[in-house]
Amino acid sequence: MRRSQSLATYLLRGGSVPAAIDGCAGSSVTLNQQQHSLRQVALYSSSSSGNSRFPWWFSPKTSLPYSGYHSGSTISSGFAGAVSFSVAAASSSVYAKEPPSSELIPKDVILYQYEACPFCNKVKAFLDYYDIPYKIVEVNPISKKEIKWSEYKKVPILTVDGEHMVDSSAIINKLESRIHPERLVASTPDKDDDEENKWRRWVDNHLVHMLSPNIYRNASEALESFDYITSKGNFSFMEKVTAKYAGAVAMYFVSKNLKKKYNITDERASLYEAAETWVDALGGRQFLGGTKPNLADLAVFGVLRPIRYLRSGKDMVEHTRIGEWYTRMEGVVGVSSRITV
Ligand SMILES: N[C@@H](CCC(=O)N[C@@H](CS)C(=O)NCC(=O)O)C(=O)O
Repeated sequence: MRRSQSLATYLLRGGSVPAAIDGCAGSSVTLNQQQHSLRQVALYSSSSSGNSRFPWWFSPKTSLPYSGYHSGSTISSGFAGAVSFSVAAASSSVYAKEPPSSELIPKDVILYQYEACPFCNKVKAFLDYYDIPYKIVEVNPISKKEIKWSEYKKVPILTVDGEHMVDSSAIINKLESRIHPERLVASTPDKDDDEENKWRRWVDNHLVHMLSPNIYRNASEALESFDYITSKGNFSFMEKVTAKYAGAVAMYFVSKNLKKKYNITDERASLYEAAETWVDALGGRQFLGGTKPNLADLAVFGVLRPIRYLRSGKDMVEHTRIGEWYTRMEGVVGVSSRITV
């Protein structure tokens, strides 16, 4: 209760707004407990998505494209699940997941995450595409008690057969070298400068910064975003109630500061420009990786996935050429390999 009050107070006061957002962008600013609270709300802000009335991922079992989680032998059912399945099935005749050989599949994978965090969604896109089963631990963004055991206090954190991995790009690099050791051997010394890495860096350094100004652009979009954040995240009841409204108000103002910080004058135009830049990079290829997605395709897809069915994501698809590539990615990444327990 006290934590919720401090969160509300802090949010409504506006707090140290840029630092709050940098929580999701990887800032090293030192924050006090209240600032951490906003920061955690902010982090959702950088990536969350959802139609406020019927968010597509509201229920993991009936959402697109996360329906069809591995659940022992349980397959998700219901209308949305069926729709999701048929989309994936229709797509799978052309594009398919790329599961590694069974002896290379990590056995025990746990992702500590915030559902809407763009960096966490990058990791999930990788795990889903390679069909690596994983469990999720949804971290409370205020108490973070689920990651008390870890010195690293951001998400995503991945444990793989007992090994503790942090930072989305580093996690993906490590997983990639486990499941494709041959690619590591074949890689050239100037790999850091190749096309795939260049675009992976663009995702972390540019694309992610487009998200918050867009999803908190106005009161109705800020509320839409917080509706998802509070319904899907690991908040206590009081935290939910407080964060939803106070968070939406605060993040509306935060997004204005972010625009200044990243020199964004028109947030939608910048989002559209980023989407067009990406389509130009594809240069007519199905994926940046050619006929199959590479790590840059998975990174762009992962970061955009949480906003795709919010107003901003819908606008982006409507006003740019990114939609075809996005739909191909949905098809090829397919249903989530998440294990529900
Ligand atoms: N560079 C890191 C950034 C991770 C990051 O900033 N995560 C945010 C969530 S989107 C976070 O945990 N922020 C909480 C905090 O900084 O305390 C990565 O790619 O994984």
